[in-house]
Amino acid sequence: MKSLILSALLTLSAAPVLACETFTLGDLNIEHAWSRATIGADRPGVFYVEITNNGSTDDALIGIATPAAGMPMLHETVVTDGIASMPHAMSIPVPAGQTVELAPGGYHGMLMGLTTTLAEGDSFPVTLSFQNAGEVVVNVEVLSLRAEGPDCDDAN
Ligand SMILES: [Cu+2]
Repeated sequence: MKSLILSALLTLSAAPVLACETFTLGDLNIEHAWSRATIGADRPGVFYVEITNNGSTDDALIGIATPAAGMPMLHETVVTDGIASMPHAMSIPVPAGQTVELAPGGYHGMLMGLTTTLAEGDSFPVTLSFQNAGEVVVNVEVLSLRAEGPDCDDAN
């Protein structure tokens, strides 16, 4: 387990930054970590990612941390009677054998208190904390203001 985390960190520092990079933490595969450019730093930024649990034990994403924001939070977009709200999500379930997406319109990371403007092409680290698997640092690529996700070749 320790060597897996170490190799993920080495990959992080050596490889070019791409939202299509895959990070591994135990049975979890984490990919498509991306954010959107912001106009200034007054409004919160977003964090999206895809997590696949290849194991036989349920896990859950219980928190995120990043130097890019003073108060990063997990949110869920919920539409009730046509009105959207974003309650705080205490944890996001990552059931065994399933893929969970933090994506526009659903679960997402909300980066409150940005420490800097996020510009397209920038990248920043986010530490994901899981109930069982522990922690992993992923590199987040900042895409354009209108991006709906990275354009990855998922044929592999
Ligand atoms: Cu939100």
